[in-house]
Amino acid sequence: MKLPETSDTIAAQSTPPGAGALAVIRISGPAAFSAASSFLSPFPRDPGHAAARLLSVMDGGALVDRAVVVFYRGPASYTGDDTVEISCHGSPYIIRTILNLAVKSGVRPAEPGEFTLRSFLNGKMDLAQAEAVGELIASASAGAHRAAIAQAEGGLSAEVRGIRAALVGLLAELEARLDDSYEEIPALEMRSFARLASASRKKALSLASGFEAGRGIREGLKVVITGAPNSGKSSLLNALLGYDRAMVSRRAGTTRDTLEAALDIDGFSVLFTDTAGLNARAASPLEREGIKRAEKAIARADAVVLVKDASINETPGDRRAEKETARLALKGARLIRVLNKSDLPAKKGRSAAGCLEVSAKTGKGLPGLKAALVAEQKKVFRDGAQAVVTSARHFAALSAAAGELAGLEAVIRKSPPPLELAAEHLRGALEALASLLGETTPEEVLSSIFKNFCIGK
Ligand SMILES: Nc1nc2c(ncn2[C@@H]2O[C@H](COP(=O)(O)OP(=O)(O)O)[C@@H](O)[C@H]2O)c(=O)[nH]1
Ligand SMILES: [Mg+2]
Repeated sequence: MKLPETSDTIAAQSTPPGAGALAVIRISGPAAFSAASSFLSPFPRDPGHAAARLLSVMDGGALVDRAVVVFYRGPASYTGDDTVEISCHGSPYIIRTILNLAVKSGVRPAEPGEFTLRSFLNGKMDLAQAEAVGELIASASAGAHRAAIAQAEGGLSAEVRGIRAALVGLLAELEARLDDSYEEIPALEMRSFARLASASRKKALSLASGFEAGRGIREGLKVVITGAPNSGKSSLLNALLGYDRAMVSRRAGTTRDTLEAALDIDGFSVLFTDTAGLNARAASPLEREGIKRAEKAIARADAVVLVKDASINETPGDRRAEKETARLALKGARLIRVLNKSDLPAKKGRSAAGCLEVSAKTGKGLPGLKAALVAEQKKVFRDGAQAVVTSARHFAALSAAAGELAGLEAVIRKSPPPLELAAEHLRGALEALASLLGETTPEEVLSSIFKNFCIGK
């Protein structure tokens, strides 16, 4: 896959498609101002920089709209090139007309993420920052937003550059000694060299180890609601969400498919999955499929809420659900047991030990359940105070760097240490870090990153 041509001038609607009060159209590239001058009137003799003007959008002699237009002169623009941003009325017809006028004056429609790609190629931001722009747009919770904004502001990049600076220093030490003409240089101080190499490896590993946390912050805590049929799983989901997402019925087996819904709790997103009861007597293939899906969801979950009905005696179904959940949640999902319908008279002999008592009907106990989920969230995803790695690509690059540094530490323990081999490991580690920052990233990788962006960003 090739990257799009960078000498073209490009245009796109940067606001979401569809009608709205306003829409923003961006035009960027070397011919942005001259293209805009063909349909904006009266076109200013000196457009200036970052100045807004109310101009008429003209299609020949016909007025299309009056729009607020901001001109940015490269390199001080988002992309680094001359850029024109047109805020027009958000009618799909007006937007289409303005884009057509731009295309008629020699501009081409932008590809997804192409404005940010140019910003990266023009050196306005490194690759990790550019990727963070996509995550910032997608961030749906305070936690995801915090990770994305820190990365967009260069938090992760600064950490990576710090490691790199240390490694460049080490490589210089080695190279000086590999060069015959510098014979008078004293022998390498192996102890401090090894200490620095090890500190850099630990730093890279520590950043990489934040990946699970980063993934979770971005994707949210995965919570599966399971239990015997009719225990009130769907009702509990609805009560947590505060609206009726799932169908509730007195008949067992209402929920067949798994059903997902997200909720923001304390700034973190929690992704709930309501399931068919695990132990439903699977009469039909449809029910059996529902149970299979429930099992899959549990195997992937961070936490499982196991619901029991307080108003009836423990059923064989409860016991089977308990056993199945324990088996499926083996991978470390935390099990949270709740005794639902606690608004009804409790059945004698129904023990609440180890359970949170809740009522989907009255809302009793729900704050406690939410608090338990927040606690779980904090445990699974340690707080994003430090730079958080949210992308698999960054995780791979940091792990590769740490691997090279482990190799380096192994070879410098030899006596005498093979300096050429040590330098190879250092170069490998530097290469991995450079790819994270986008300095040596192949075109195919770049285009696959930017094609996931929205058009207009
Ligand atoms: N009294 C009472 N009834 C409930 C409560 N939660 C659910 N129910 C009722 O229990 C029945 C089964 O609920 P549902 O959510 O469909 O259970 P599911 O099969 O586990 O999804 C419905 O008639 C609900 O109205 C509760 O907390 N209190
Ligand atoms: Mg249900």
